[in-house]
Amino acid sequence: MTRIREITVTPVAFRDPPLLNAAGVHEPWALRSVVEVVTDDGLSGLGESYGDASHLDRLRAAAEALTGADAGHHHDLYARVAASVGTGVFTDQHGLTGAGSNGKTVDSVFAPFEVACLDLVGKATGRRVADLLGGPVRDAVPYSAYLFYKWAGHPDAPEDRFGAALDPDGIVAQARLLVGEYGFRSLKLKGGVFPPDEEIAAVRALTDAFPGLPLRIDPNAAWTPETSVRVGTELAGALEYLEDPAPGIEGMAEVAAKVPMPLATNMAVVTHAHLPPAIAHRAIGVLLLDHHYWGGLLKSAQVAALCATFGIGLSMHSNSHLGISLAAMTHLAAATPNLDHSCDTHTPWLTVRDGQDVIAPGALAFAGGAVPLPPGPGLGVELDRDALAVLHEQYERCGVRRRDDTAYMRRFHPGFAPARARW
Ligand code: GKR
Ligand code: MG
Repeated sequence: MTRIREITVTPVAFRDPPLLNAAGVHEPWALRSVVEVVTDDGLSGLGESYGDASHLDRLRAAAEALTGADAGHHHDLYARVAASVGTGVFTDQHGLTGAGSNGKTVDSVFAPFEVACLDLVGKATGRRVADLLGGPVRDAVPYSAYLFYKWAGHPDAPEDRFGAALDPDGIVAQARLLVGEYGFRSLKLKGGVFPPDEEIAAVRALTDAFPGLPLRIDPNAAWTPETSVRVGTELAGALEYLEDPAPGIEGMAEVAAKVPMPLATNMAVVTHAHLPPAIAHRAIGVLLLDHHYWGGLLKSAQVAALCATFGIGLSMHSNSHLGISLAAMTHLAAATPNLDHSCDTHTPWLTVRDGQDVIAPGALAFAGGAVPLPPGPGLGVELDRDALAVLHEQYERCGVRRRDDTAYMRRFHPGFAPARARW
């Protein structure tokens, strides 16, 4: 197989609306990194990851360590990345994807290179990434409408096209917009923003407005186990799952034993070491896979197989992302037989302004709330170099160097405290 000649890591920034969560509020710019791996026979592959400065440093160090390696030898690639990371630990400022650890850091640094190598191996062999993951079991991947409480616009900017969503009516209006535009057939409400009774009212309003559509709420561990049990009991029959109501494996286990619906997580179980205790304590019924921190697509597929063994359902987690990630998520989801819930995606929030992606338009489009598997080869998406240059220039100018929802919220509400289990 073909050797890695060069790797480019390009930080980019794109416009993001003021989406509210338990940690604070999204800043006007979201950061990502675009990874391009080029081999000595001229093939190239794409990956995408976080754009926080310390993560970028680790990506660059890993890129150096990977130069000269065989792009098809994943175990060797992983060992090289692990050596370059050493004992380092990346902890994101917002904390919405659980605790940092060395294992999770290595997995997160490795992931975009692994995706890029699968992309280029797919291109070399004329196969889609989903084919390299065992072959697709579905032609299109269903995503859910990811609803957020939000301000009408950033405080120093005009109202955006989504407008405000600060109460049940606002959330229902937002759901109508996203379902109308994308055809989503399930709904997810980002909670942990208002006192639980207000969020229960929003769930009830969504159930009334969209009868029969699967619905979940995710307060990012903003509730105590006691509050979580009360909310879960009140919402019996209304939710397909309750996502990260309370912090930690023990807290989740306590809630799971008392509520009627399964609990899902992308906070309590975020690395391999968390799986044995979570399984032993029956803490979760659904795992939200995320290849960005579960070590790429092949390792995520292995985690999916483990979940099948232990009777844990699967969904997919998302952070603000661009089209390379959406393509990778779609290939993974298409090739995961036991993925039994619609995936999350932040994609609709990209459309605050046009021309915000780094991939050439046309490869990925939603139909009936699902993204058809791109025909490939590889990921089936191409880098739009002009767009990449524009988004990189935005990164250079925007001044944001790591995601910090809390600091941004405190600029407008100085007393804001993002305490875990706030209610
Ligand atoms: O974008 O504000 C957000 C989300 O809250 C995100 O950061 C979370 O990691 O979507 C995520 C989740 O499901 O917890
Ligand atoms: Mg979540």
